Amino acid sequence: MAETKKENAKPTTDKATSVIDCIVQRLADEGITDCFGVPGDYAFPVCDAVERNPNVRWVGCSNELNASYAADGYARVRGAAMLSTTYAVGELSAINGVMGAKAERSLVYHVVGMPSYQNQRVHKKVHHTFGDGVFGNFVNISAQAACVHAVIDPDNCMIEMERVISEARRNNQPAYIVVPGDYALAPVTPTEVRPVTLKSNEASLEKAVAAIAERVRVAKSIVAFPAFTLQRLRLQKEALHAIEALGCPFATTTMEKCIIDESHPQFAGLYAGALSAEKTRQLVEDAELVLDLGGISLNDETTAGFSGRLDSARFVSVGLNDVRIGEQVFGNVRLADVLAALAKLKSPALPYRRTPDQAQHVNGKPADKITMDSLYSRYAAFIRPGDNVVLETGSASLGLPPMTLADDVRLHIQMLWGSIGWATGAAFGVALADPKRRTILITGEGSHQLTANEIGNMGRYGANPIILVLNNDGYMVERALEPYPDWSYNDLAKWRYADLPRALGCADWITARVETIGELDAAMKAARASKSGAYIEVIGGRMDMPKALAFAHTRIKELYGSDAA
Ligand SMILES: Cc1ncc(C[n+]2csc(CCOP(=O)(O)OP(=O)(O)O)c2C)c(N)n1
Ligand SMILES: [Mg+2]
Repeated sequence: MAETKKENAKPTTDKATSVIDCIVQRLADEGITDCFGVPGDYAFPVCDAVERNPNVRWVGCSNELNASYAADGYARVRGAAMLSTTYAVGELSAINGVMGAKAERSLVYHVVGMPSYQNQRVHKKVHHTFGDGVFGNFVNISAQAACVHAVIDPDNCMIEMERVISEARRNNQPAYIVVPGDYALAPVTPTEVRPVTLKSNEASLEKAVAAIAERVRVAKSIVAFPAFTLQRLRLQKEALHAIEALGCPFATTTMEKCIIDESHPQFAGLYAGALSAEKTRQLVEDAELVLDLGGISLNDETTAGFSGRLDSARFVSVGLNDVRIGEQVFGNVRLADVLAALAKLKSPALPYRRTPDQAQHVNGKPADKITMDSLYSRYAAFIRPGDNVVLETGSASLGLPPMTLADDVRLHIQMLWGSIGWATGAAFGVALADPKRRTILITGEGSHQLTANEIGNMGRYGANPIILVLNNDGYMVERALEPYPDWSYNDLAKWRYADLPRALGCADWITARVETIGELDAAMKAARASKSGAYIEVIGGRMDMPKALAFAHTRIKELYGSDAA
């Protein structure tokens, strides 16, 4: 639990009498202690209820998109988050972030205050509408970003909250809860409901496990893929026990980097199609049985433009709520239960033991300009056990992952949805969710420009991240992904990045703008020692790209489906 001013308060759902107090407290009962958002008149009942609630703290963000990213980051660490926005103008601004949470299975409860039932009933022309007296236009849109939604009234409130929460937890995806202002303040109709416990169907579970056990028994070689969902559901340990029982090698894609310590003797390396180390590629692509634990995402990004050779017929896929083996599907079984059963299996094969990698070198001399080669090896050496690393889409998401990182590092990346600016917002949420660990944000400057104003709130709420911004004079990843790198649309306004923290109210932060390796090393040392936040602007070459990006440049057709990207 993070320390908030309300940390020691007790759950009070039973005592909550108004609809909105009941909603907020029910979410607090899920372990949520912070609500990210931007207020607005239709959302006042929600904001007031958060302020009143002894268990939940209001965390104001600079805009709703940032708030949605922060909530996503928080949910990845805590298991669930709360986001509050106002009708139409607020919720629509948050939609990209909530959609991203849906794509990446992060559980964000998006609570929106809407015009009163009274005004809806008589079709009043009110602000934040088209002036047409229609109030359902945006509910439908926001609902698309969630796996479940409810329009709350006093009578349905308690039942709908249990339905919404259980469905959101079943899918680990956002839920959208919208409540008209007058209903929010009305007394809730007391209803006998109990929280739903998600359980497996015993018979289905037994059959699924027997089918997996049989495949394990006959397979000459097995590789496991622990999926990113394990981190979202905090089932890493359970997956590790299953993998250790099976004794098989496991590989990760970038979406799962560090989900299990990379020093583990069964770790076979990072799988990224043709970009994988040869040994990793063989272990994965030649395995007779590929055990997908949680539903990995083999998309264009994780497979380096579909450059791998993976045969889906060899897959056994354990999803959040089902197991799939070829055409056979075993429904209504929970991932946690399957993992627990797998941990009791024994593989006939000898446990896999990898040959340890050679130590990584940190390249470059103090007076040298910073290159991508020297930068990422330095970042890898800088990242310590206990760090939360938030990695942005861009050249950085290709540069850092090939590096081996220390044990007990948690890496957060939005690889499938890939909305730039996410990492800066998410880092705020991660930092508040997990104040005992140091949060390190690694971003390009182009991405950072989308959401950099959130730094002000990091300072305001006492977060102390270390922010590493690569300034390479534009959208380098885009320059690399097209034949002509110099189109003006990949250029950026030339911000003075290192001045941002001060301008945004973080007067006590350490800041630096570094051009040489010596300057970078000194700045990173000071950042690590600092109790407050730190912000380092790293000057890189305009076309100096990590190796994986240079490779991507050769696969434009596979990535985009045509020669002209
Ligand atoms: C919201 C959003 N808009 C646009 C894009 C397209 N896009 C992907 S990466 C990128 C550029 C990233 O540049 P920067 O952050 O400077 O990183 P660099 O590659 O230069 O290190 C852009 C514009 C996107 N992914 N998401
Ligand atoms: Mg850039």
